[in-house]
Amino acid sequence: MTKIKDMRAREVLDSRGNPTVQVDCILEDGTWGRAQVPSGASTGKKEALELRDKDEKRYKGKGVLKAVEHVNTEIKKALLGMYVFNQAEIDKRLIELDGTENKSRLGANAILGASMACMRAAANKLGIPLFQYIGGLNTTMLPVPMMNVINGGEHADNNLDIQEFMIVPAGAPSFKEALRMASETFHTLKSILKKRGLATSVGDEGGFAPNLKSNEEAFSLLVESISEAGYKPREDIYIAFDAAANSFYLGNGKYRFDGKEIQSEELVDIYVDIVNTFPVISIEDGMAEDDIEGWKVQYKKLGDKVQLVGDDIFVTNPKLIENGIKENLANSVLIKLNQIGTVSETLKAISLAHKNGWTCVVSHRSGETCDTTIADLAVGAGTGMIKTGSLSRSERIAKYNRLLEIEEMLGEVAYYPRTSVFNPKR
Ligand code: 2PG
Ligand code: MG
Repeated sequence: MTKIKDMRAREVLDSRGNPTVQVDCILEDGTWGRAQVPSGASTGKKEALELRDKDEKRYKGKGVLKAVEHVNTEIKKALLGMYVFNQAEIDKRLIELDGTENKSRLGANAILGASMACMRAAANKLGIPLFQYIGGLNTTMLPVPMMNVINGGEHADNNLDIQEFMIVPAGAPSFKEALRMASETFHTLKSILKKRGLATSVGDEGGFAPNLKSNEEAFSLLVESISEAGYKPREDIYIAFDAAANSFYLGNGKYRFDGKEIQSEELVDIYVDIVNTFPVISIEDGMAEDDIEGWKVQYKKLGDKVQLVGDDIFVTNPKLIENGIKENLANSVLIKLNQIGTVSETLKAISLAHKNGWTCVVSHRSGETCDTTIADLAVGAGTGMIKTGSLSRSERIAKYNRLLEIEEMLGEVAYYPRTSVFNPKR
């Protein structure tokens, strides 16, 4: 009684109020699983395609009725009768059915919704938590969270070039304590901003989005908040950032940063200064996806000092990650299910990175739902790191709350890896 009997998709809304795909996978005995697909704003060019209706009369063209229709017809027909525990087979059939390189015929939102819903239904059928279905019996490691408490770039309407300024409570004894320390720091940051007459409204990922004098001021604010909250920077709480450099790349190795036009090398030198001044342990998308020479310079100057994460440049695509490993472009990869479009390919990306001594950060998108799959994925796949937003907005907190639950379920054997996870090679 483990065959897929039915599949139903519908159009629902994400955290930005834009349509997204929700899929239910129903098994022969009535057991079912549900998945909701997230959506990015600062996307890499080689991501799998998110199919939107482009019918300006509905949701300003952002409707997903075509993707929903694909699940309810073609995809459903292809998966009916398949064994739900055969995730690899299910995903293979989805990829073949679509027939394109970037899942543009059926839409990665349709395909991923179906893929994730099958995985959920399978775990529900076994009556085990999703993280254990993904990782097996020996799954005990919680992820260190990277929490985006100041939003800039394309996620906020302020003047900061860097998209995400994150606090990383890697010195905590457990996930539960890490969450408390981060929440206290977030609220301390709010009161500091308030005292200085700066805006405390939040951006897409729940971090504050004030206008500041420079990107550097945001790092100073983080350090101040950590200390004022009663914690030690570089001991209890570290800093990570996602520059999302695509958004301030001018082309030809040039960037506009803090109002000035600079070369890749100069941008790397600014990062070197930031790393020397602040307790930074991880830099994501420091360079634009098209600036491969810039990535090489960054790796040369910082590769043995901090975690260098590739997001837009690798888009969770095993082929692109393989190339990054060969070319020494980074030492870590961001993992987003909807960049590649199936559960199996996502797991392949993670194991490829791990086998080559790279780290992985499982990540949300800026447009999210309350689906908590990525919390279970981070634990199940043993990445030891997750990036899922700030300490506000329920679609972000849902993932943190799920991790609290997982830690409690694991009890004594729960393991919080602290700083050990940041790079096995360094
Ligand atoms: C990123 C993500 C998530 P988006 O760049 O890492 O924080 O943003 O989903 O907009 O691509
Ligand atoms: Mg990113």
